[in-house]
Amino acid sequence: MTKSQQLFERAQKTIPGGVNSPVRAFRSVGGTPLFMESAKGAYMYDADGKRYIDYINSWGPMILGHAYEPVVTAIREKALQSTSFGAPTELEIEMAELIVSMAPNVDMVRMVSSGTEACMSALRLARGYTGRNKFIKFEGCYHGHADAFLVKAGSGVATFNIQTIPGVTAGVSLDTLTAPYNDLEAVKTLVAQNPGEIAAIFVEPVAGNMGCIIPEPGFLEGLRAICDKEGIVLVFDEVMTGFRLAPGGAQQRLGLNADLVTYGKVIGGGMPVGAFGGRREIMQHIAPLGNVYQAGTLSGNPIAMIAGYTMLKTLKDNPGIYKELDDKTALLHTGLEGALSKGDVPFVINRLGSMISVHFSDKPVRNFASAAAANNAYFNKFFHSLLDQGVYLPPSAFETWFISTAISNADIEETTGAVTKFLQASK
Ligand code: KE4
Repeated sequence: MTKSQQLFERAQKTIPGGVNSPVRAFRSVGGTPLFMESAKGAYMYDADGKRYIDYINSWGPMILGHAYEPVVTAIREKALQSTSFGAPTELEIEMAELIVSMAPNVDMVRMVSSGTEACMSALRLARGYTGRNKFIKFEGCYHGHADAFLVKAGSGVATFNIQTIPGVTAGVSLDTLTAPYNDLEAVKTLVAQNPGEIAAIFVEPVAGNMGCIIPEPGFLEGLRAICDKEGIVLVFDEVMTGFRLAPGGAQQRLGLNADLVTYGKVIGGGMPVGAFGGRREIMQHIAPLGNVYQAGTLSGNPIAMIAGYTMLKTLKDNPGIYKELDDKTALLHTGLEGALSKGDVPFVINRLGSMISVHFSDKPVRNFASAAAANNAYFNKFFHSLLDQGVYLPPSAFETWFISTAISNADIEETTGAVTKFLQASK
């Protein structure tokens, strides 16, 4: 019995499913989840001492690799001055000023402790600002686990094919309207059917929770035009894309402004941080300035702030990091394409910047339905073969892979070599 197997057995006695977040449980790919003991750079080391090239990177935050020295040092030093005050600090102003300097169209920002909290708060703000109740989200997009968003959601909800979530009331779901990603006509129909009732359109500008799904030309631009015409708040959920696709995230990379933006993951450098921000005229409705209540004991926590600030400052001061990320992901793309094309199972690779995913499908994967229709049982075999060879992919076909600057060309070659071995063994 491996140490991970022993730990998983023990964990299930006191933690539901043995994990603190469902996607970690390997439920969809099968097998025992690996318990990790340490990580450095591009590698994670499990409880049995085995090394893995990491393509999850904590689901995005480890963009500069694990245990990035400046972040670790900053946390260590800050912790000596207490780990939390519950009072305002200068560091929070510096963090807010840094985010505002990097993110287009963001005048003000409120820190929270997770992407879920950021999205939940942004939705309440959009409703409070417009006085409207309904909002549109896209099938397969995941905006955290607040009730309103758990309708046709992506990530773990898609992975486990959960259609209706017990505890999410019909009343809550009534105000959540859904459309297929990349389907502007479906959005126009929803808007026409609900005139003057829609507060917001929430979208992952590059979707990452059904694998990586790229917005087709005109899709996001169309949403922008609809929101301008109808007085609807356009919310870019940049929990994944923020500070990853560019210093200014998807807004900068795609050249399109949202009205509100939510952040998580990279913004905290591995510590629990989320944020939402946007134009002053909207953000000033947030308490205590306005009446849209939102709060958090550990919001702006000094340890989380110093980790996030150190991470974001590094990214802002070294924009070459983004070309490095893109180039490494392009190299991986080419390697995967070359290896997989020698097999006889059709596949597509979706990639934008350092977000990439492989789908075993003979059709383009452009929305949730096409991601779900792919040969995901084959993906599970692919996943386990690479895991056995020391390559750790996200344990679900409904997740994007994340690249860090720490990965080397040799690691990428090792990865594509593992794919070739998988295909040879599958013959
Ligand atoms: P958190 O509450 O997990 O910090 O963020 C929720 C969230 C919001 N928006 C987007 C676009 C997201 O991708 C996420 C969280 N992403 C998943 C991975 N697909 C987190 C992993 C997990 O659930 O354990």
